[in-house]
Amino acid sequence: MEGFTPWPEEFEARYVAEGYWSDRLLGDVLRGGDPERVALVAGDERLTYAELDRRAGRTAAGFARLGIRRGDRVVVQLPNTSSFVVVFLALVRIGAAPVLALPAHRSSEIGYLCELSEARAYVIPDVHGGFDHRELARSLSVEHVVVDGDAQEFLALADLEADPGEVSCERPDPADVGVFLLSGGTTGLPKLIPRTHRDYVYNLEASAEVCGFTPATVYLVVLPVAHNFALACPGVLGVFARGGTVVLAPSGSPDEAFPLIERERVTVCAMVPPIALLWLEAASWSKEDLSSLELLQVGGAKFAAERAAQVPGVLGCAVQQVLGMAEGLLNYTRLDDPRELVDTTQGRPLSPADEIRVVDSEGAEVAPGEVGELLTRGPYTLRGYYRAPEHNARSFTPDGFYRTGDLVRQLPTGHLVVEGRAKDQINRGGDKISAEELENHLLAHPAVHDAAVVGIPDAAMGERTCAFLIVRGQAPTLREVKAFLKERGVAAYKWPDRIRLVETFPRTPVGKVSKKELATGLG
Ligand code: J2J
Repeated sequence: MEGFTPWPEEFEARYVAEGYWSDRLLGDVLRGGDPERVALVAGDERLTYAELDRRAGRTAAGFARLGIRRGDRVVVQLPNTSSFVVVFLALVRIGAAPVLALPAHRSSEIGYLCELSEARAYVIPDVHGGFDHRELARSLSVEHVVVDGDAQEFLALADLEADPGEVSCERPDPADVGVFLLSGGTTGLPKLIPRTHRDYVYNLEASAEVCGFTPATVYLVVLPVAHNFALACPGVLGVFARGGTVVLAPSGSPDEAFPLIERERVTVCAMVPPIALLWLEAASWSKEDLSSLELLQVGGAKFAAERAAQVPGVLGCAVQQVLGMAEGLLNYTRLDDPRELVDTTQGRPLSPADEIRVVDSEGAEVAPGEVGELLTRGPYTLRGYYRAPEHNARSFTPDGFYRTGDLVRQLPTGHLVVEGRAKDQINRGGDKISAEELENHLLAHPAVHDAAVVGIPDAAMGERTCAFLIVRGQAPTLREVKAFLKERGVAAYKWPDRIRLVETFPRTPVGKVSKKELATGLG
């Protein structure tokens, strides 16, 4: 595929020879399940492996009849519903790559994703969270819009699935791009991460192994299912590969999640730290029976050791820390690690073939145990963002290591401890915000002369977003800034939590805005 950076041949040969890469495809992931067992619970729906397989097959045929085929891209923006799972499986079966947008994305993000990927179709709910996705779709020039629900002038997903006629289509190759994930981003525009069938299958299968998933696993999804963590680490796909059961929750709120845990006897759930904190609080007064819980996976942002240590006593289950990224590399604390390591580290690399380097700002390896930037390459870490040659030249070393922008130190056991960040990004409770992207939006405001966006510490979210503005004329209020960003179609999680008006920005000796100084000057 044009715009995709493959692994060099010698790496490909090695990953195949050593068994990391197989011929298994993302579309075959249901094959491991007992046809009669429940694969998916969503609201009132309960789908067995056989039923889910049938629905995915029919939907695949529906997409194929639209003329969507191997190598095409389809932007999928669906919330945590059975339709997401059906559409995802349908597309990967016919070799069309889903481009996974988050439900929170709006015209700014979606328009860009559709253009960059030259999407042949856009799949949406009718209305979700009070937002009419059909409105957004009308502003795009995508060939097919497929709607889960009331389709109006568009195509209804239900109709796509209705015709049982078989359609023959080309089977994808394991080396094909199977899915595009969204990068958290550090630049003005979001980046797409191409994941091949074989690297993502390895990602989800190896994760399922390390996390001890079995047919008895009942996995509750509380993060957006389109996020790498919930989808494939081991996530929904890892559960399917092991023949377990997935339960979809609309959110991580204890009001919604706890009754599902009790009803479905949920054993495992993946979440970001703010959700874990809510659960720790709510467990003391909730009436639901949470005794089925065995494992809480926490990642996406740093989970404090003191909080991790509370999980077993309060929630009655083990905790696993996960330092993951949609770009690839996954670090998990292991189920049999000593408690000390589980509480105080963010895990160690998933794969024996993951290569880790911890380097200083000159790119030289630091002494063992010292803090530096984490670089990595391996059998499931990308070699380049999609259609982004200039950005790739900066994001990768000449020998193909991905610069994560995370500051870590590595223990003799191989476990990593996250110590900070060297990238211009805000991690707002696991949601990633590119400072530059938000600054560019703010600069479009007529009264904003200059803007600098930084993360400020926050007890609940880890960080919140503060926009420092130099204005000309009448300064906008925070409410006006948010309204302006909403109007521009920027996802709400990217809106600043605070604005601060300043006369000038502090500068570093080389003349760059000193975000460190801005953040510390906040008090
Ligand atoms: C500190 N920072 C962390 C952690 C991720 C599993 C878990 C998370 C993600 C994810 C994921 C962190 N402590 N435990 O895809 O499969 C920050 C780092 C990292 C960035 C990646 C998964 N876990 N981070 O969060 O692509 O800065 O993936 O580089 O959204 O989140 O963000 P994202």
